[in-house]
Amino acid sequence: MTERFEFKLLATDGKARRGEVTMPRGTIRTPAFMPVGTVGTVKAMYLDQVRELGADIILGNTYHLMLRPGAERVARLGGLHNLIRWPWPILTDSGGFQVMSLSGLRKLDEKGVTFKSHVDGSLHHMSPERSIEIQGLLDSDIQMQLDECVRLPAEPKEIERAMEMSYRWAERCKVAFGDQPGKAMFGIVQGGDIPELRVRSAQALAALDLKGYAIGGLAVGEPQAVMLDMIDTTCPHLPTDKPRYLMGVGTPDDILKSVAHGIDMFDCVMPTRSGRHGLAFTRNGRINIRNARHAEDLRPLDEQSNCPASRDYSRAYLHHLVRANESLGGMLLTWNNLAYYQDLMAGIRAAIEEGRYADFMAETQEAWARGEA
Ligand code: PRF
Repeated sequence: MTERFEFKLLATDGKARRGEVTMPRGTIRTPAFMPVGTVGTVKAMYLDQVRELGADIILGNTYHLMLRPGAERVARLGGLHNLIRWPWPILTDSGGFQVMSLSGLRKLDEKGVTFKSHVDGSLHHMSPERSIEIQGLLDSDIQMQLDECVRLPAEPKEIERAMEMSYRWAERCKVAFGDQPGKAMFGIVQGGDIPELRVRSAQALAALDLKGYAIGGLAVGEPQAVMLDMIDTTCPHLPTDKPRYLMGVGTPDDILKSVAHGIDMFDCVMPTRSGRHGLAFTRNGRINIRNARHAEDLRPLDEQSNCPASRDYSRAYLHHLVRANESLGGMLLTWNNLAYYQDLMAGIRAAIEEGRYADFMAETQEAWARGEA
């Protein structure tokens, strides 16, 4: 196994990229989808299953884990991989985004962010340096800089202020992270929906020569066309030989299109959260299993899938489980959804290798449109 974090581009098709991240804990085939394991569990899944579906990396959250069970405690317990029994790569988000969406009272300034825990109301401060320290205590393989994500729509001045502060935090995180050849710290491009700010952010971060780059501040209320436009504006200013990660995205359609615009990595709660709420993603589109029309439907979600949850259980049974609020309902739908997402990524990777990404996109979208979901 390799000692160093490295990214190799294996093939391109238009702007779509097929690549590979190698690092001591494993190889990440890109384009990659990272299942979200916020508190050290991919909700309603055994990690053995997550691995078997083809996930090379999962995501954890600094914000949640620092509050419970606590970063120092995780370190004493041998690190996150040991604790949760996932020996392969883990990426951790830095905490800023989750503070904004989850904690009560919060104050954000140059020094960092002060916030009230959503668990017990206690007061915490997190600087860019402390975020990196926590991600180190967790033993995270890919760490994210602390940043400020502004929800859209927002005033240009506000977007610019947050982008510039995020850049200064990137500089501080780079110093705090130091030289760790087997791990990576990614910078995060901000700049909202303003092309000029996106370009400035990407250029400044590129000059820091980080090991990878995320595009943040998207999928926060803007139309999909604006998101894709911002990706197109940003990517030419990022180095081609580093991975590009679109944070918190998205639907299968968002992923399919974003790959066509040059994105290599994704994470989203969509397949896990919506699975627990009764929404199934399939080759033939979405199925809301709570709908009464499934009550006596003996067909599986997808008879052609390799996933038992998709292939072997009737829609009628899934409908019953979800209506009865049984935990198995959420478990089976999450399993189906993560299987669908990982199958989609495998299809995307094969299509890029074979130079038929445009056709693959068209066929995939046609099947969604034809579906009776
Ligand atoms: N920053 C961080 N995490 C994120 C985002 C961001 O902008 C987003 C936006 N889609 C999701 N997760 N640090």
